[in-house]
Amino acid sequence: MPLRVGIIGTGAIGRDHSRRINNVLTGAHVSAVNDVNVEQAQKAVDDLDLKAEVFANGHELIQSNAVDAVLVTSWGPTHEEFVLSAIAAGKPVFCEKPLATTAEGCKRIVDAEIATGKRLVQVGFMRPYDSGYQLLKNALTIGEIGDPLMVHCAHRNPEVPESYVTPMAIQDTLIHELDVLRWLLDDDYVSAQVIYPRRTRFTHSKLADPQIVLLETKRGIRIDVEVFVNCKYGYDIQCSVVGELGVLNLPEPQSLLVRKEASLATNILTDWKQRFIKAYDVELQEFINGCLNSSITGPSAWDGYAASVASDACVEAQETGAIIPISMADKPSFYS
Ligand code: NAD
Ligand code: NAI
Ligand code: ISE
Repeated sequence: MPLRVGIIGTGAIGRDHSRRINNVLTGAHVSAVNDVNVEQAQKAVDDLDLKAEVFANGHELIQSNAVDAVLVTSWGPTHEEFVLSAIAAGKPVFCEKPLATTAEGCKRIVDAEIATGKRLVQVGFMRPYDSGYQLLKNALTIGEIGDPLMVHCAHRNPEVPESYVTPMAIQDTLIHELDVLRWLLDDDYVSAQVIYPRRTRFTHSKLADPQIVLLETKRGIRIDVEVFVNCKYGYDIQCSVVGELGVLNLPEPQSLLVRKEASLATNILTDWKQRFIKAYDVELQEFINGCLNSSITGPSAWDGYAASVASDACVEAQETGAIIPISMADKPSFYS
């Protein structure tokens, strides 16, 4: 019998994940939806032709007998309460990033999951499922460029809404690098600093844009990430690892190279949904398979917690201008 999935939050990614569960992936269908904006939830059902019940409240959806597993795709500040509610109900839950908006919130989820004795949570960090990042990881693992020494990254969005303010550059955007670079380097962070270049004229008074985040890892690897969310020209993700013997660059998304009218041109994507479309498919199929086999894998609540510890330090670094130390407890054996 297919897995019956309940989705809390029918915004941009809630709708996109509903589409992929019903039309792209196998083994599951969307049986229930909820959104704080009930009309929007009903519209998602109509637009996507979902055979799903609309619930007035996320907790009622979690309790429903028509729901085997939960997807939390509502705004970040609501994630913790819904993930804790799903754990209390003993149901597997896929939660979009961030797992919770603070490290304390993530730790409450870690503690609740460990108390059940089995993994129930997968966090929506999709970059480790991207084939380009996997090429980087494989090359590092076989020692292609010796030991990594430095990493240069950029996370650029064409634009963001007015509601997007300075800390969101960390909590909403950099959080992807905080997760994927831990995974890529098999290392943890020890300090963070944030530097503010000259502001673009396309930002507003509550958003410092661009920003440069400097991180150091336990092994002494130095990382710089440019976060630039009003870059205008496209959605552009860059990652370059400098090692003892050479440099590895994240491959560009495949695109036609056109020679025409004295120019050589290739397109740059503008939408995050397209840039990581295959990675989203693979991560969610893994979650569905994990639910069906009673064995959840993928980015764990501990990974969500580790990214949030670093994220909290980066926000403090934004506010103080200081180099902020980062420290975490040792990983519980439950997550090994
Ligand atoms: P969105 O604003 O388009 O959609 C969020 C939806 O959640 C809205 O419809 C809102 O009404 C609903 N919502 C808010 N509070 C709710 C509550 N308490 N109960 C039920 N519904 C509630 O946002 P989005 O772009 O879809 O992002 C949603 C989440 O997904 C965020 O956490 C975001 O960080 C994450 N996200 C991740 C990626 C990725 O690349 N992994 C991409 C986009 C979004
Ligand atoms: P969105 O704003 O389009 O959708 C959020 C939805 O949540 C809205 O429809 C809102 O009404 C709903 N919502 C808010 N509070 C709710 C509540 N209490 N109960 C039910 N619904 C509630 O946002 P978007 O872009 O879809 O992002 C949602 C989440 O997905 C965020 O956490 C975001 O960080 C994450 N995200 C992840 C991405 C990724 O690449 N993994 C990409 C984009 C978003
Ligand atoms: C969005 O929420 C995402 O998660 C995207 O992957 C990211 O690139 C973007 O900056 C966020 O706003």
